[in-house]
Amino acid sequence: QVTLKIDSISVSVKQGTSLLDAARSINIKIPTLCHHEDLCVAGNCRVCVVEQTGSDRLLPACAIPASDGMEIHTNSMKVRSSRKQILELLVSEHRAECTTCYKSGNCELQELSHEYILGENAFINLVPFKEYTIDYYSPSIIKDDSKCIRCQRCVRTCDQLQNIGALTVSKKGSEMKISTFFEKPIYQVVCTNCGQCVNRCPTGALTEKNYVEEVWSAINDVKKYVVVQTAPAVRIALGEALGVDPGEIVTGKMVAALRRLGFNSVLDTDFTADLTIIEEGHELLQRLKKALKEKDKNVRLPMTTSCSPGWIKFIEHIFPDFLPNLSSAKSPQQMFGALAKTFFANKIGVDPASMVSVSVMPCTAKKFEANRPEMFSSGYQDVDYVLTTRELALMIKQAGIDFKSLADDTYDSIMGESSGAAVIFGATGGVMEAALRTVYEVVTGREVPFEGLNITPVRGMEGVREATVKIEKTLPEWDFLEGVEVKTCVAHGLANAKKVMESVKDGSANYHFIEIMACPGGCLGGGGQPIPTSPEIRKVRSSAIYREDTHKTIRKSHENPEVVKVYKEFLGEPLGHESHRLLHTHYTP
Ligand code: HC1
Repeated sequence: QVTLKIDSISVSVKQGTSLLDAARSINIKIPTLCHHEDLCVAGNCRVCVVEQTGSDRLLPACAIPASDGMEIHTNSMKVRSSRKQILELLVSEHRAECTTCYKSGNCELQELSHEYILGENAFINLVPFKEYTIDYYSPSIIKDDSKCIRCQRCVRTCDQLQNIGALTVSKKGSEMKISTFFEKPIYQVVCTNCGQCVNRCPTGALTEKNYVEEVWSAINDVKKYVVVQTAPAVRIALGEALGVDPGEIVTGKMVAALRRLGFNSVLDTDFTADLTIIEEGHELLQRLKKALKEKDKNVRLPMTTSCSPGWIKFIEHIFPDFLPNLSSAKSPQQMFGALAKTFFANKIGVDPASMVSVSVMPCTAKKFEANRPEMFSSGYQDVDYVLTTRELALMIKQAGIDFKSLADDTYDSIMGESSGAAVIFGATGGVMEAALRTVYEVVTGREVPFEGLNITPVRGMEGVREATVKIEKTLPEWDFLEGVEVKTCVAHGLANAKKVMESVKDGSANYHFIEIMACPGGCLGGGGQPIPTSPEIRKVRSSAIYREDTHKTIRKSHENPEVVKVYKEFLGEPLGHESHRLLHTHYTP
């Protein structure tokens, strides 16, 4: 422990704690534009400078550890004037068109400029505005260099957190910029569209490509029938962008708001999450049967989940030889899209040509996924527009809806019912847990041997987790699995995915089934979620997800009555002909 004084308040913190975190521990906010809790210290924006008694130099609070006896001043005249000058310099190079900027209202630079009353830009006439590029080509992300303050949060995110390196620093000094390989558009480099950079960008330099106007047009077109689906992780985070505390589950209010916005059918991605478990679970059993009973050497194990589109892009780029290991099951978003314009359109008597299918996702990569050539199996684009959680919050604000006072509403039927197993898809380990709840029961006729169905070994925030489930007393059809210890692995964040795939590649891992989610914490920490998303907020969202699971009457995917009905009326059987036509695909590098 070290003890120091910050703004005359005595504080004791662990050795190695930065001045920034020491101040935070006593609720003193020191501003910063380059620091982020998920990333290593950069110390390059210099906005967090503080003064130390007895020293002439100002110290960057994010990069200096607290030490015994220090007397720190976070708001002295010297500090204020230095911060203000740095902000003025940053703004002088920033295309500060705040009234038209998409990030307005959620921009850290804008907020600080306001707090420090920048007024007239002191440097505007001294620095001629540089030429800049805006990259609009990706269906997921817009990169606008004119708004970049070169804090490098995005570069550190892409490099450390995701281990991708699609964004990098090029040139030096005043020419320095955030660039890509040979300055190609981001859709042409190794970017996975995960949007983690977007979630951490303090300005409007990296934003999601928004489809808000397109969706309003569809809603207002009387010739269109607009269906909307909502991802598992949206309901536990949307409230944050609308004045509700993190961790509050707002499913009912969200459904009410979507109805008020004018969507014709308000349905749930969780329904197809349950369907995914049925298809993916049976595929896993089919692969295990081929490998263990029929001794088929060509069967690819471990099987990996396939619902995170950032992960799919990652494996296409980095481990293309392992594409056959991906489950052929499409993601719940895309299963929903394919069913909406076939089964559902037929059920409600709507011409699929006039149906517009919208999804609300915590994810920017889902925008890319919806545009993939593999995703037209209904005969149309299965999902037309993908909105992030943030875009939906914006639409709710535009419509003048007082979100907090909305009465809870419920999803339409059919394709609106879901189990607790589907809800936990939104947290890392959730798909694995949902699959094990179903697969174990299919094979043994009994529930998984974990108290209250909670398979805790696959839960948590460790980057890579392993769990073994021993199968005992199988039903006769599955006797080849008697006594088998099913080895599973869960990883979240692409840096962890890389570690796992390297161990699969070098043969040191012998898993049967792996769950990988591209974003830290799983979808609840997706690039399209409310900003800020921090380790603390991810934890709170995660407990909300598991709370929602325990409150559900149905907690196993195979017990979802609507899923049972869809098989009976339309799909036939898991992995059957219709399932293969609509719900499965193969990716090629
Ligand atoms: Fe996800 Fe999924 S869980 S990928 O994280 O499988 O985005 O929430 O919608 O499709 O269901 C995201 C979340 C989401 C799909 C499901």
